[in-house]
Amino acid sequence: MDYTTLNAIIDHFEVQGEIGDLQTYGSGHIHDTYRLKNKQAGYPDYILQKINNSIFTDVDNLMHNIERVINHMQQKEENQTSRDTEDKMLSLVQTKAGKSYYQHADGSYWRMYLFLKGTKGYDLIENEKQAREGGRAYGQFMADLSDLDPTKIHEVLVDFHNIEHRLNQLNQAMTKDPKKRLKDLSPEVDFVTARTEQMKQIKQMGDAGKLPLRITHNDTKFNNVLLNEKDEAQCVIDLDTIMPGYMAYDFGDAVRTIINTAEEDEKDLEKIQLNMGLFKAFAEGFIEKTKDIITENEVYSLAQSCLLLPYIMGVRFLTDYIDGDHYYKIHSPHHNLQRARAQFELVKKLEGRFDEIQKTIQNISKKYSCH
Ligand code: ADP
Ligand code: GN1
Ligand code: MG
Repeated sequence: MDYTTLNAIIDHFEVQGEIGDLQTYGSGHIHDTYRLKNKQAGYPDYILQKINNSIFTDVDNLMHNIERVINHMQQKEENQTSRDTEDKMLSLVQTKAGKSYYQHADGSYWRMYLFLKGTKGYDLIENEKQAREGGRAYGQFMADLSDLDPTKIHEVLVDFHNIEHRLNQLNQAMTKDPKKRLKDLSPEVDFVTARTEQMKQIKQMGDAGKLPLRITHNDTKFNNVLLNEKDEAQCVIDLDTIMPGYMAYDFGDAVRTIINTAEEDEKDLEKIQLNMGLFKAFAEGFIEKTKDIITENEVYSLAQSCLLLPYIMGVRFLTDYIDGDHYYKIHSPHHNLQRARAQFELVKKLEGRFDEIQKTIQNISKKYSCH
């Protein structure tokens, strides 16, 4: 996108001061994100995002959800004066027309947030303090959303973490095989097939009414928690996928990125190892903050979710690879396959230490006297 167009778009928002530097920012797979630096001292920097509307087709509903969640969180904070609230939540910048997003003449959709000063998101976690803080942030986020009326939230991406739906999508892609890639993918397809029944467990518990349907974040990668300079969690971001879901989804997706010593798309599978110390610290933080709402079945589901979420992501990356790479941004021709292989390797490693994962969760939930 050229600077003249970007500046014309920025001009539609209620920006204070004057924007100087403008750079692409972050490592998200879905939207185009820009950091806007203010030329004028004392005025805020901003985050500008081009919303991927081939994935989020109903931008109005999407932005409605985000506004609802931000309002809900702000009300909570106003009622809890003991909490240090400054910069703890995303703030949308309104357009000059008084809306939370802007549609450009070319059909693209844009939104703007205040840039949260002094914060950083990490693709790779660095220490146990960060892990504990991440757990506390995602746990608190879930607890805060537990009294938000679920009927007020649109299911913007239907069946997002429904494994049966994701396996159906994989089967459809395999049937079409538009790029003729399937012939080289027997190991990956066999890996998926060998685990389909086991991976349906959380969904089946939910369908049987054994897990409460909550409002969940659904994209709890570690880089969606911003930390301050002291490695304290400051804000949970990336609110696009907030929808009804199970607690396990948010736990498992975060663990996927925290326990893994390597990047999500690591090519060298030897580098994919488990850091149990980071896992334990994350689980401690998460359970500490959800101890008053978590049920016995949910405690059980947390360990299962550590296998399910990397498996789902592997299935989705593999599906996109077979489909011809339409969904995720890729940075090399076989990037989605590399991502899928890395996620499946992680599942294998997690299977090898599943008992330890389960015991750790049980011990922590006992310590916090969970149900
Ligand atoms: P995506 O859905 O593409 O991952 P995100 O909303 O997570 O998009 O934003 C991408 C990156 O931009 C984040 O990982 C984070 O580093 C940065 N970011 C997003 N919003 C803010 C904000 N309000 N303040 C500071 N950094 C932000
Ligand atoms: C996408 O936008 P980003 O990078 O935070 C994806 C998540 C996946 C993630 C894998 C809307 O998240 O579901 O877990 O990539 N978001 C959507 O890294 O599909
Ligand atoms: Mg993100």
